[in-house]
Amino acid sequence: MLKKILIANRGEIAVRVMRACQELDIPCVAVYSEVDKDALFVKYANEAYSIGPARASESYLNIEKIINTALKSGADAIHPGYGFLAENAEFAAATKAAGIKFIGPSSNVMALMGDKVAARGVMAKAGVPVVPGTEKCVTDPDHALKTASKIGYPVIIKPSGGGGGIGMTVVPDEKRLVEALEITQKIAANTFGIGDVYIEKYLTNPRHIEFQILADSHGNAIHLGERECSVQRRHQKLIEESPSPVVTQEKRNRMGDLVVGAVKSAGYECAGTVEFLYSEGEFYFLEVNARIQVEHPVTEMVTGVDIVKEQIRIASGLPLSVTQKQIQMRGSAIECRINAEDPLNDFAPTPGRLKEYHSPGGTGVRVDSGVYAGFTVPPHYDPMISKLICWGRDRDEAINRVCRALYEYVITGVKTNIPFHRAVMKNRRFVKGNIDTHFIEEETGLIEDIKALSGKGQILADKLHHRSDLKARVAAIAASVVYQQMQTTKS
Ligand code: MV4
Repeated sequence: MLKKILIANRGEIAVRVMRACQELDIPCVAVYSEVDKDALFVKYANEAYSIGPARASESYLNIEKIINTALKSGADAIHPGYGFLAENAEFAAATKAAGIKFIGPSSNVMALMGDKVAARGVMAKAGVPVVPGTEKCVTDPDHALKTASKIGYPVIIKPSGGGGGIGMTVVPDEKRLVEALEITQKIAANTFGIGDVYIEKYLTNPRHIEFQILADSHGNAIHLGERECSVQRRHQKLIEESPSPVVTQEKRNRMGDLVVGAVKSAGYECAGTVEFLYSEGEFYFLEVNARIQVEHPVTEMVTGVDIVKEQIRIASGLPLSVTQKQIQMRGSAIECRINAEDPLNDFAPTPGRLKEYHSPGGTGVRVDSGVYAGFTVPPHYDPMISKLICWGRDRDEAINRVCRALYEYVITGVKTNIPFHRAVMKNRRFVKGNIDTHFIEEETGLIEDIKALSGKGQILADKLHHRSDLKARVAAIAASVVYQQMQTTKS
């Protein structure tokens, strides 16, 4: 087993990884920027090192600083979390070159998955359905026109070096194609350093469904079923769930087997996600995410597998602790990303000091966070406060439990998107599972519902027996009283 792990990340995911280390009895090392010196992940770690100013490029993205800190602390592995350097092939290579184990796929496989056209090729060769489109990058306008008319409009032009939706252009008809091609190539060159683009058929109202996979160094690979992540806004996911309301066991087995075959053929090792668009009963491969994902807990709650622990086992050279046959999805889990943002002001970030903070608990409730009462959410990074994940025997029970947990959740001092989540949990389309990637923009009524839920009578608007007085809420009072007592004793 690995002996000491440095976590090259911050916030809730740093805490999440350290919790796995704690269970495995592996000491862990935090690295933090100036503004994170009081963060929970710094307190949780066995050792912590300051690595520079708030600006990520000088701290959490500083490869040399992080690797030197790992060497100095005697860590024999680095876990990159998500975002920052998690899918940076150069970082994976530099880590290996320093004699440190990178907890993730090899830099070669990571680079292969980062090349979206190459990844499409790997999947297609393994029999995974891909979106109709080009097998190579498109440079020549005539070639682009020919290809697009063969595919049929609308089409979408995507940067090959990109991902996550940045720099993509939808083209409604041939009149717009050449101009769109030039623009997308320019954006691609500017943002990703590679001007290569490819063309796909544009699917108008798809669902976003992704498969979680695990692969070890002994040739074992399994899938942990799918997550539905259609409730998103500007490529920012807000609610994720497992299983997807539309995936049958038969479809899951078929797609899961294909995906496992594909990652094996690519020599993929560690945890990963294979993303699909799902439209009219069919899956279309999009891209591979070569990292642990924000939404991994919904999969953990329905399968019982600790994905981060498996990552650490795999990086230690151990085999997976479970076989495909042992994997069963039980019940339903829903995750709400609780963000410091104002849903009534175009979801603008609202960083600042959390005056009171009390998270929900009880049966079927999991909260992953990196905050505490009195903590200041810094303005320099993603404004996520926590992830609320609820499990139920079926989807209806999970939804009801999310409502109950949101009722208990007390966060004061900053505006949060909790009213948004409460509105979605009561939305007819969401409750029916009738969602796609345009759900938020199409459900214009959500804004009115959020307004109604944001006012003083917010709790009464929901259920009559819910107490509207903040101070009277059972969970809240314990937390705020204890916190205020602490403040009084201090001064
Ligand atoms: C698409 C698409 C429709 N057709 N590709 C955006 C994020 C990136 N991972 C892929 N994206 C899309 N690719 C084709 N051929 C629609 C999207 C898309 C989307 C995908 C997943 C989740 C949310 C989305 C929101 C808008 C567009």
